[in-house]
Amino acid sequence: MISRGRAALAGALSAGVALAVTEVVTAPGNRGPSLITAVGSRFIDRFSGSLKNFAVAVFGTNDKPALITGIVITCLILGAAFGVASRQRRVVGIAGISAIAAFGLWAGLIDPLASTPRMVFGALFGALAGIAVLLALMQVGARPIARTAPPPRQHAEDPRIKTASRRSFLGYAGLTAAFAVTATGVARSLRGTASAARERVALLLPAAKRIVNPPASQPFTVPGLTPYITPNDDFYRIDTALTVPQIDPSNWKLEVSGMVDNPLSITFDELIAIDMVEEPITMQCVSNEVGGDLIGTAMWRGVPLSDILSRAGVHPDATQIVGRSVDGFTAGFPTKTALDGRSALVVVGMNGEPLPASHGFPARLVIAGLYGYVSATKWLREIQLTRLEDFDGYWISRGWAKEGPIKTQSRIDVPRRGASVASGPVVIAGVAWAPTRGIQRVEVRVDSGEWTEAQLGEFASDNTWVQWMSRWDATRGDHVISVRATDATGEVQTEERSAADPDGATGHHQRKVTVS
Ligand SMILES: Nc1nc2c(c(=O)[nH]1)N[C@H]1C(S)=C(S)[C@@H](COP(=O)(O)O)O[C@H]1N2
Ligand SMILES: [Mo]
Repeated sequence: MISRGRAALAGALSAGVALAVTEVVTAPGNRGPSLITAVGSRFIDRFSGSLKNFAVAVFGTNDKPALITGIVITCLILGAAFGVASRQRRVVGIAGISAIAAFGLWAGLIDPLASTPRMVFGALFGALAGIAVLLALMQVGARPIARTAPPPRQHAEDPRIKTASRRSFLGYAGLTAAFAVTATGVARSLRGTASAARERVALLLPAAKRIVNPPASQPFTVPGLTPYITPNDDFYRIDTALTVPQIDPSNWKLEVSGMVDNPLSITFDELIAIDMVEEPITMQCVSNEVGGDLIGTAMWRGVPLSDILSRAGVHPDATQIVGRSVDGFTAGFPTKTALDGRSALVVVGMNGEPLPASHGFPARLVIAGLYGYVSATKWLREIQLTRLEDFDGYWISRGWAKEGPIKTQSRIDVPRRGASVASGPVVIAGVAWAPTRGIQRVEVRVDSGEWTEAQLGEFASDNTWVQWMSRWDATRGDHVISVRATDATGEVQTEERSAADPDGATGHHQRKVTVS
């Protein structure tokens, strides 16, 4: 009989081959998920509500490869266990591999971006390849000792036979591993060519009819101070998408549906033919901790949402606007916020370029003054008018607040964390924001001293953050610098600390410095 170690290796390798084959089968020309990424997406949807800091912990760009790696390792471990279990009865291994494939198939079939035939063929061929490899390796790995008819004693103890068998088993195992790795590489390169990159580069967006320009120059020359406009590459990214949806704008349509007089279906060309505006708006994630960097300001170019809504004719009792993404994500906000005169856009351009794929190409919503999770649907495919009580967006059932106005906040950028500060004149600087209300005043305090008013930079509108700067005559020793903002309604940023969950963190940002 095959040893436990060999059986485990055979099982793990058969799982590896099964995964590699599903990747190859689903790869060519596929812009949608593979079975593995579909499983990852189900994992995110299932567990995103239970981890309160999930948006930061798992949706960060770095954690997505970690999730995929975790899924692959889990499959290899399960495969090893099935290998060991099938030493007695092969049917256990066959059933185990089939069960993994069936689970992958289930994940693929309910994935809004997946193609059904690809998922079916991927699961089928993956399972068949895995089972074939398992049976073959179990056969090769069995010691050349038949249990029913033991060979002559001296034969069984002949060391040459054992060595030969181990060599051939390890040889086959090595070949199998090499096949799995190569196949995965092939699948990756096949998939690399399936993206919306070419369509995005080829796209020429019409200029905006109305432009709100950002301040012409930086107000303060303070190294380390956040720039007024965040470059696309530095703009934070938060979403539940394990793989970035790749949408060809020529096959894309925006549906306007639900409680409207005229349901609309707008092609991309029709959308960008409508008069557009371009303006800076600060966007923030509700998961942003006090002092955090899940915030940015971009020049968003797009069609006013109110234009589209008036073409559709919104029913007076449609109290909620829901944005639906091609990937199943949803975000909803009160209809009155989109129509109260604030900036609310169906965005196609970001900082002078078509939207980057990871920020929602070809179109997304941006609503000034609302956290992203209730408003900023990326890879938008439908705007649905409904009632507030009739539908909850993705994050609401996962424990986040139904309404998400951005709170008045401020952040210290300079001195940087851990910077060495010499006694004498020191510059303190940062940003403060209360989008749609605007910032009236920013104050800085050292230790428990007086609040002193900081100088504010120019800003394009109340929809964006402001840069601020203050001078301090630093004395030697350990100090704590605090900042607070007052919005243009006169409300002073609260000192009371609260967690990001459920409706955004509060408290003063502070920085400890040691002055020498
Ligand atoms: N389709 C989709 N749109 C989405 C999300 C998402 O997970 N999926 N996340 C939202 C959240 S929580 C935020 S904070 C913003 C972030 O937008 P950005 O990645 O362009 O900064 O997008 C919003 N739009
Ligand atoms: Mo967010």
